[in-house]
Amino acid sequence: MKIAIATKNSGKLKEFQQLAKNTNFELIPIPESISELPPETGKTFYENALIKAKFISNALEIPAIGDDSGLEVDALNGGPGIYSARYSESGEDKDNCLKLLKNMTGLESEFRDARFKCCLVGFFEGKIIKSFGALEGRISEGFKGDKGFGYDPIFITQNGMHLAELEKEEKNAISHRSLAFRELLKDLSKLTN
Ligand code: ITT
Repeated sequence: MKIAIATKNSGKLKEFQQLAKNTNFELIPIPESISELPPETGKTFYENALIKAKFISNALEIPAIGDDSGLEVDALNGGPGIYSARYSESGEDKDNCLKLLKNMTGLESEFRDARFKCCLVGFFEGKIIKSFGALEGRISEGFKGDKGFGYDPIFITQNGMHLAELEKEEKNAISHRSLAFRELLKDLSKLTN
């Protein structure tokens, strides 16, 4: 079964395609002709993931999955949260990381706790299914690693590695996105059987 992944983020797309290997689902990117997703006007990860999934499912007339995700930092009262992609002025991964490091300057490691959150919404012929995943860790004081995307170079997992040091299979074994995806697959399989 073909499912569109309602994202313009190539880092997310690669992770999904890896996650869907050995499943009955073929995850396809959105076509170049769709240059932008609608504005993320929701107040929660769920609302924004639904906006993306519904828009792409309606546009392509096939089922779609939307992913809204981000980083919640305790010292920033849960920010940047749903604003993670728009945290710095440019919205570029490197600038977002630099701004976060700057805003946490001088904080000792016990005050640097953070977690990635991911909400996935599947939109299937008008039916909505949703799932969530989280990955606990803390924000480092500098960049390390060249894999992954987004905030991966400044996020330290509970085994002490920066996420950007992990191979994609290693990240997928623990990530917020993979946890949410595995949950979604269970519901999806029920819907499609
Ligand atoms: P789409 O809306 O097109 O899917 P986006 O990058 O704008 O792409 P979001 O609005 O969900 O997606 O923003 C997610 C932000 O959180 C963005 O800055 C990502 O880099 C970051 N993020 C999410 N998952 C991440 C992960 O696994 N590793 C590192 N950063 C992540």
